[in-house]
Amino acid sequence: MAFTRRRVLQGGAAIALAAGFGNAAGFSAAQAASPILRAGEGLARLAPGDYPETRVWSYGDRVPGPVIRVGQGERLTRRFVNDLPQPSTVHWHGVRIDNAMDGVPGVTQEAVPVGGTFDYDFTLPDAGTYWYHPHNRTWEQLARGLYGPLIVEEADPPDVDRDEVLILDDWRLTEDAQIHEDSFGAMHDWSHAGRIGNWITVNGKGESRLPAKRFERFRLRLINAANARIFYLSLEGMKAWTVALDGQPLDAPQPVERLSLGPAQRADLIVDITAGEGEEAFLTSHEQTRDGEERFAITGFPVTGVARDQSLADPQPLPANPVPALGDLSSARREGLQMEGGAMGRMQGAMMGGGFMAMRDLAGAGKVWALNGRADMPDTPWITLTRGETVRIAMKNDTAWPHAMHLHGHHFRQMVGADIGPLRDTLLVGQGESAEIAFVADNPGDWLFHCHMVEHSAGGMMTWLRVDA
Ligand SMILES: [Cu+2]
Repeated sequence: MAFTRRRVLQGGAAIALAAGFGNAAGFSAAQAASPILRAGEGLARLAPGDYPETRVWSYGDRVPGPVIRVGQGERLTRRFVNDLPQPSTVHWHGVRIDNAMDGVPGVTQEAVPVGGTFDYDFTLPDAGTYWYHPHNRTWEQLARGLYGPLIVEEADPPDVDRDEVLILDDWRLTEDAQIHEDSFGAMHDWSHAGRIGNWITVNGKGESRLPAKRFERFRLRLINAANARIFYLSLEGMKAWTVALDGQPLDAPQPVERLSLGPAQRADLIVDITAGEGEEAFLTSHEQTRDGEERFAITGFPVTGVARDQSLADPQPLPANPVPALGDLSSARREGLQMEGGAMGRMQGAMMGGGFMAMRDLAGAGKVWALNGRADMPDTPWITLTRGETVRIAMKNDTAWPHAMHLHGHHFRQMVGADIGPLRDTLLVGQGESAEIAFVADNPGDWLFHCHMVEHSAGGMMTWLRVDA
């Protein structure tokens, strides 16, 4: 296997493969134990050493922010300290959380002002791979580096040699490796695929390497923290199974060679290194280009030594989380969600504030998408659900773009005909496609439902529902 990494910064300056790039796995447990989660301005070495460090916004002075590890059923407390030049909040993505702790400004809390603090305090009902990020001006704050992994550990975790978080990001950098600020808010991004970058990092490094042994077993926790990029991934030199999606265990491990990971989605993999000594296994990204497909390694696993004589037995499923089972689907309440707008779409206009606005006027107001004909966050909930009821939502993506639809506070299942899919909190819905989801509305409060291509949600793809107490 010959892999080359050809990442090109804007302006055509090629970045050479650096020989001694940093250790991607340098997370500190001591830092994770700190009760303070501080967001502030700082520097990160995203690009090789012949480039300057990148001015970022980060949690705990690092990109990604500290790995927070908590046992299932335990409480997490963090005092968020906002040393950013903007108000911010922390959203704990995928956690079936107490509504008041969900971190949505204007819905569950006021944005924390510059210099202010907010005490987050909640229980983690489900084991799995989650992450945290701002929910204010997410299209800017996430792109500047504000994100980190939240790992909720099973009481009885699977038997693996190594448990590693790989948090993927997609940065838009200038020729001197600084965040491209002029394009924040660019309507072209908002109306097309979102802010797609030119520099990919795993755990904040342009080159990520995890030394491995032959037949070693890893749990890889993949998290997509990009604003808008869908990663198309493959695994080479290893045998792999998906054991959880968006934190929630699959009923049975699924063998996997390729997977897609939309913005905010996670996948827990169990992988056995099958590459031989002296070889290298890879997590590889596949990117569509004008000339076809380009593939490049985003994490290498150089193999030295042997962990055991042969692969371990196939993995067992992870223990299920206490997510309520769906009620009777034939009598379940049915709702619809129409997704419209964007470039090359048919949307003529949408409701905004008290009246209808034509597309041109909407664009002038920064809104180019609509959910059920509304381009702004409605004052009243899109739907109000009775606590404990099962609801089915039929989504129709009447746009020319894929969307990563995220429901707060709950996990849902996709329904495909008679098949009921795995639990998820974020679902990719392809251009022109329909998708139906079902969930039990068991978590009282006001919950967002929005696209996680964060330029799309800022541009109109955000609504909310209420679950009565
Ligand atoms: Cu979208």
